Amino acid sequence: MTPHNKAAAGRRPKTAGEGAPAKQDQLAAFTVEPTAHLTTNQGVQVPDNHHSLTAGPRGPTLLEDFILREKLTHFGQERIAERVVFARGAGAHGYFQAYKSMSQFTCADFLQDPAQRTPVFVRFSGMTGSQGAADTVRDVRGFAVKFYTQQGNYDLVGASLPVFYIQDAIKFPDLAHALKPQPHHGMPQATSAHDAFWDFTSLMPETTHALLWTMSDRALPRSLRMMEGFGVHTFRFINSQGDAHFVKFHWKPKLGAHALLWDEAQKIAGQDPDFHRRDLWESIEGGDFPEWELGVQMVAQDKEHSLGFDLLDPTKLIPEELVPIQKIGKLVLNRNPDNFFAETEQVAFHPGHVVPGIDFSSDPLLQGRLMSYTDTQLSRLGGANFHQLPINRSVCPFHNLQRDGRGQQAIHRGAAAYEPNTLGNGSEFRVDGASAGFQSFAQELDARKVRGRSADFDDHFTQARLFFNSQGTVEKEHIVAAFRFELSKVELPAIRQRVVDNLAHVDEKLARRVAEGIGADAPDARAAAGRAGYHEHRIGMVLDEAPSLAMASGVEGSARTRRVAVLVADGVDSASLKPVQQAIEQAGAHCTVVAARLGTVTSASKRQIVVEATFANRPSVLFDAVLVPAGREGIDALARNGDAVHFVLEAYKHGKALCTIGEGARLLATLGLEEGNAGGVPPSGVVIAQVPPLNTGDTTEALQIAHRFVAAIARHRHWDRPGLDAVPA
Ligand code: HDD
Repeated sequence: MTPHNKAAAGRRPKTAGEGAPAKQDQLAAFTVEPTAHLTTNQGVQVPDNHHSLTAGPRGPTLLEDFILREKLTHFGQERIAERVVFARGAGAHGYFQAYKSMSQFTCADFLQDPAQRTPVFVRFSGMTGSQGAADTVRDVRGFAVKFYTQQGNYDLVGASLPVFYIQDAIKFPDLAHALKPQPHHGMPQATSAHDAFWDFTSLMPETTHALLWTMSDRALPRSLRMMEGFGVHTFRFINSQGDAHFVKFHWKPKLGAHALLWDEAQKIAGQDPDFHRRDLWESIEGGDFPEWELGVQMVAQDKEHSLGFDLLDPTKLIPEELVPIQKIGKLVLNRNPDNFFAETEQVAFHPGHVVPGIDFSSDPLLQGRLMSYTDTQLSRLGGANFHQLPINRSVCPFHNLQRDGRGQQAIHRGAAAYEPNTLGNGSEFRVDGASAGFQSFAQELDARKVRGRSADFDDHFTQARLFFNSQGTVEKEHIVAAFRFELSKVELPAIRQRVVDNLAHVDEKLARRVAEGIGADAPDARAAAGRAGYHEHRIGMVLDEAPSLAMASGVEGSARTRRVAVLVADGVDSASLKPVQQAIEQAGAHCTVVAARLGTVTSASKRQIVVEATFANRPSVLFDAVLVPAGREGIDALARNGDAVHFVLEAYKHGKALCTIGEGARLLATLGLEEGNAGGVPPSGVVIAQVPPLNTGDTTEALQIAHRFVAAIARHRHWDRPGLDAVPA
């Protein structure tokens, strides 16, 4: 059974919710479910939910119908403003568990005890699109984690890229306005491929590094479960003695980091705009709990200036080659929300929600964020008590002297809502300079006020070049193609030219190739250098390349949770298919039987095979791999069906693993491949197998086929296939 079926059956994995009991109990107290009857909000039983109160059966509706009025009024107020950025999101519950005590570096409660599980709620999101946008657009994704720690809530509000577009929060509204649909006609939705975005970014060279990441495969994750996350800014760890280390946070997916192809991403946006959220939901429902490891890069306070760039600059990253990442714990998502609005929509993240042991750095982008998030929650969630919404409540008690406000849920008792006081409990209550509680790092500050940035922030190209140099050949090709696509949508030639000229400071060849693809003039580095906003202050990286920045060099792949389409028609050979299919499932991948129509097909041995999807309703872009069984009659039928042939060719073109058994290879005839592979060694990731001798009961050969196929699936994509451009798909 695929996770999809399981979800449909409404089944929950046995361990769901494990590790997050405290949060679950808290939410349960607020659960309101209709049982035998309905009531109004005042608790009055509704006699009839199908008819308004009217003057006679054919007369006008009466104004006194308070049941109707209440229902329609509430309905009209159901929507709240979507987030101004990162509007489209998907969330899940889970837990975080440290691998070892980090007390040497931080006193944060959730990083002390490896036996302790801290409940979390995670919201993934896309920065650009509205709530109804497609999931697979090219975009930076939000990766926001709320840890419900015993010392209060800690929010790590990060993203799928380790660097940001701008260095100072004062530019954030400009960035968002340039990125979002243009104000005069409200187009285009959920894409940066338009004049305003490239106009702004080409005038702001500090965006270059993040742009390179956005044009790379990183901006097209295959799954949220296969996406890295980053805290972006430099933060501080503080231990119980008050000693600090700078720290950068990383989330490393256990399934490795993998991307979609641009062609796939665009097609999926139409085929299943909910591709990522569905994948997350179904994986959790099916018990394939997504996992990430939390990694940290720590830099001692006195080594702040030793890296060759400014740690406070959010357009820079620390290459793992300079400061290795220590894995300090794991994040497991094991429970889907019960209610999208109450949890995923109402969750309020804030980079300023920190706990003892974690502190800010003076990164000017981070400092500005500290102001902005409260403000947005106040307007989005309707008042100062948004922390009392179930999803936002801390699991440790909170009590202070803040009072009243819209939507107040607490009934505060007593006469004293001020401090110090003696009226509260008869003796003096005073909170004044205690050494317990949140302590800020005692950073020394003695400075003149200035509207400006350190010259250290002025090198906008060296790390962009490092990133580009570190990509593999195919990844570089994808970056060139992405720039060409985006800029081809830009109507003003002057804007395209500015981008090309800026790129000349990253890599001359990259700039030239982009220019060729969009009919721009040859890149002119001097023109870029002459423009306002360009600063020449090379910091000089000690590295020319950092292999860790290439996605393809990531974690060893796994076939676990991958989706395999099994193409069938009447007359396929189910006997040879079955053991291969079983072995694939055992490797943790999920098979779905796909045919021309739903219902069943009859195999060569007259067995009924249930069809779960059709070529039209779940095309190849929604799968990671394709398996074509043997069976002359069945394969004849599939070979005559253009949709089936296209399915296979498209998967091939997208670099996906393919396996054919016996006559199944005929679906690859267009590629010049043959049954038994008479043509020689098949292309990478293609397994062309003979029918295994099953009448002996020996499944060794079938297992070998499955083993080769599973290994091909685990490699995610096979780019080293000859003549891909010529494949008609
Ligand atoms: Fe932000 C939401 C991540 C810079 C202002 N941001 C938001 C979310 C994420 C990020 C993941 C969605 C949280 C959720 O799921 O509810 N933001 C980032 C990152 C940044 C960043 C990684 C740079 C390193 N943001 C940033 C700046 C500002 C904002 C500089 C303003 C000065 N961000 C907001 C916001 C949002 C937001 C307008 C919209 C909705 C919300 O806060 O709750 O306040």
